[in-house]
Amino acid sequence: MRIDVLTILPELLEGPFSHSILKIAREKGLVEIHVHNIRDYSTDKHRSVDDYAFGGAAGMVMLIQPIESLILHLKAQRTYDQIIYMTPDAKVWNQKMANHYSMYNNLMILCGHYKGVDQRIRDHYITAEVSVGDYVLTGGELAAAIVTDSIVRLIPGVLSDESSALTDSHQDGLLSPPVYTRPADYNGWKVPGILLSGNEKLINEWRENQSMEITRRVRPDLLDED
Ligand code: 6GU
Repeated sequence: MRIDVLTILPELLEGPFSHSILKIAREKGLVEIHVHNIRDYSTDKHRSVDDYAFGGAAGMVMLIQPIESLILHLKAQRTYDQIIYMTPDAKVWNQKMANHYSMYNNLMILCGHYKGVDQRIRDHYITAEVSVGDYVLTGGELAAAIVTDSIVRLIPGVLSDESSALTDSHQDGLLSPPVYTRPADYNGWKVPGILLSGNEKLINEWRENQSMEITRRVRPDLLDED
């Protein structure tokens, strides 16, 4: 998979893409992530990337020109499965979407800033709009890092068996059961006995029950979904 991220703050993304699972996935050649600075594509002598909003609304709007130049430059080199715009006014990203997107070959992610990008970029180039939750971030970069991480860890070969995505919270629509490691008794804080029983069937039943109970208590909304 190849992911191209379009941003006015490339430095903000170098960190998240250079550690842990994303780093390993890149080193294994399972994903190529390219971060592009929108400002480099400005034809303006001041290299500006934004301007005042028509109609007098507060806040700056990202210009069409540098973003379009960069999008066209990339589209001339390959076909993109999706051109995603990160924005709080969109459908909220979830595990089901991450599973779906992990099967694509070429993704472009545009990070918004200020009051967002000129609507005409959205109308003419964007194929998917994504938010990461009902709160406002300063820019789309941290959101793009979240979406990228959630997709890349699902690419076959990225995770070892040991860290398999199949048992993650949300993968089956439920939250994960509690986990424990040694010691079995920490100054009187005991691990649930069933986990030490060696009875795989009972352990799996216990985990399923815990998952249901925790989901019902913390996120009952997940049980109502399709
Ligand atoms: Cl994708 N961008 C911004 N700026 N804020 C957000 C968001 C995205 N998702 C939730 N809040």
